Amino acid sequence: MATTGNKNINAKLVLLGDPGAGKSSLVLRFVKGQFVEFQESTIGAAFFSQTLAVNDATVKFEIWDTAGQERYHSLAPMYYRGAAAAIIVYDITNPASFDRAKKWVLELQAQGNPNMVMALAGNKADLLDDRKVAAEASEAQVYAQENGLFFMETSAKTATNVNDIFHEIAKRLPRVQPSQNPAGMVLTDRPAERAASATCCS
Ligand SMILES: Nc1nc2c(ncn2[C@@H]2O[C@H](COP(=O)(O)OP(=O)(O)O)[C@@H](O)[C@H]2O)c(=O)[nH]1
Ligand SMILES: [Mg+2]
Repeated sequence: MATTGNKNINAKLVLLGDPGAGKSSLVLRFVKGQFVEFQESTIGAAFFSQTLAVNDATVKFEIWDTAGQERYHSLAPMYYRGAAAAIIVYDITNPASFDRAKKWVLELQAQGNPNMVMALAGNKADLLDDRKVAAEASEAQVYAQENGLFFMETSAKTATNVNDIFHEIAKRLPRVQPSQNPAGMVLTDRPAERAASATCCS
């Protein structure tokens, strides 16, 4: 069922990022509340859905978990096109994955929707001893601020900030404008407007 009212929002969300960064694990944690140490690598992409209540609305996320491998790169636009939100995931123990995350941000900025809500997730935040990408007041945070993303460190393993990142996205999604004509009828004497509405499409 599509959107049924102003307070029900359907939002396509895509996860992008290096293989191994933890995209599938974040989705598994969010959708099923589970974590597995040896998550199988994703082939192509996988689809999930999960509903979240935020203050004034119910948001149904339609989640595309992509594979991340270069050989699937040409498929990525299928998943991010039309997406209301994206989570770009890197692994805080792997600087190359942070560099790759920045490339995804550039690609989304160039080809995606300018209103897309973008989140940068520094995942595996539980692996503090192996940290290679700094967090607060750091490269990742400054980068996110400069590029209009919001930034959180997450751990699919311990569940830290996993619900929070989806919740924050849900809060930032543009709300459907309340209808000016609840009865669904427009009465007008102005011919120009009638002509316009007669030829209009949506
Ligand atoms: N310690 C730790 N390991 C994680 C975390 N998230 C994912 N992993 C592990 O990292 C590996 C890759 O995760 P996966 O979700 O398949 O990454 P994807 O390729 O981005 O989908 C798996 O072995 C996961 O168990 C995390 O937050 N902390
Ligand atoms: Mg995966």
